[in-house]
Amino acid sequence: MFEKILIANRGEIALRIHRACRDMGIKTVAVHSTADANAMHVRLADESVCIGPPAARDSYLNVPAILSAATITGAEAIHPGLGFLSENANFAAMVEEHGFTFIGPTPEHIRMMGDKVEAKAAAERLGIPTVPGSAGAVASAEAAIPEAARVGYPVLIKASGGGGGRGMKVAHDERELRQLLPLAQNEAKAYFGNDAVYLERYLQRPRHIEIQILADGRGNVIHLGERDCSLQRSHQKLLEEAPSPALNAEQRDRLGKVATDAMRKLGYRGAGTLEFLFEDGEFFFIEMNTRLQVEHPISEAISGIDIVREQIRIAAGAELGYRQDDVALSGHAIECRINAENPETFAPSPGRITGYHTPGGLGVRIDSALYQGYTVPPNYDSLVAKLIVHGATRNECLMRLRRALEEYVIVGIETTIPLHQRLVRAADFIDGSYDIHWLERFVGREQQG
Ligand code: MV4
Repeated sequence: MFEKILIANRGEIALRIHRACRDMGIKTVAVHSTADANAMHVRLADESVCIGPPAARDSYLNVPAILSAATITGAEAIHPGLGFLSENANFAAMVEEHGFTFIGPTPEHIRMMGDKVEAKAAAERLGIPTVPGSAGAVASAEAAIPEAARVGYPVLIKASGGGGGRGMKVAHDERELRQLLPLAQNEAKAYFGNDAVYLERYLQRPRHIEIQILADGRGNVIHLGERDCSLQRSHQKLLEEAPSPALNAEQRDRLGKVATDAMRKLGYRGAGTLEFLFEDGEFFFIEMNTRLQVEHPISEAISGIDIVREQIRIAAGAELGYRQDDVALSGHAIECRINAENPETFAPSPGRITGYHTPGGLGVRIDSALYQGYTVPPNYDSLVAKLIVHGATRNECLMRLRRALEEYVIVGIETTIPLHQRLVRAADFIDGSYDIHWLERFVGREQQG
């Protein structure tokens, strides 16, 4: 096992990784920008190295500085966390070339899944159902029009270098397709440095359901059940739950089997998430994330498995500590993402935390690097805390979540806690009958009063 790990991240996820290391008796190295000198991940780590100025491109994305920090501290492995360098195949390769272990999948699998056309082709080869669409990228209107006719309108134009919803366009007919295709190609080139775009049938009211995978690269693959991530606005998830209130046992088993069989065939190693759209009882693969995800704690809550610990064990060459039969999913878990934002306009609200009180009790977990007196810097993602609640049933979980949201006090900045307090009392949320568009309407209604 590693003796020392460098955590190439900040905020709550750096703290999450530090905790797994501590629980395993592994020393930690924090890296930080000048804006994060007083951050909790820096205070708790055994050692810390300043790697640059506040702008992420000069610090948390500064590969030479991170590799130098690993060298001077004698770290053996690097955990990239999420965001930043976590899905950068070149970084993963460079970490290994410098003699460190990258805690994550192989650079080849990261690269494959980062290219959405390639990822979809791989999914099809591996027997995963995908959204009906063009056979690969479409280079011109002449190529796209017959493909769209075959798939059926409306079609969604997606960027192969995209993902997470950036740069998508809906075309309702041939005229719109002709008009939007060159725009989509230009935007894709400008945003992702790759003008390749592809077509998919546009699903109107799907849910967004993803499945958590752990694989050791030696043929052992397990899943920890699905997460329902349909409650989002502007492609930012607000609240996630596991299991999905929309799936029955047969659908859940089918999804688990398809995903684990595919990852075994692929020879995947590490933690990963397969994302699906779910509509009218059918799953359609859209993307795979080759990293730890923000919402991983709800899968930990229902499975009792420490996903970060398994990531570290797998990277150290150990066999997966569990077989699928050992995984007993139990109860229901919900995560509320608490952002330093105005709960109505979503304008960022950085600043000093002058008062802080956290909820507690059975089934309540908080992943946050906040503390009283801390100043939330304006330079990074606005996620400042995750409240994760577990209960024996969805109703018990909801009762406990309402109670925990009442107890949580953060003074000095605005947060999305008031929005969560309203959301957990909304009828459509309580009965679980929401799709990926529901929250935009709910927030709009809330804004009008
Ligand atoms: C779609 C879709 C409808 N049909 N693909 C957005 C994020 C990216 N990962 C894929 N996305 C979508 N792909 C087809 N064929 C609708 C979305 C989508 C969405 C998906 C998941 C969660 C929220 C979403 C919000 C708007 C659109």
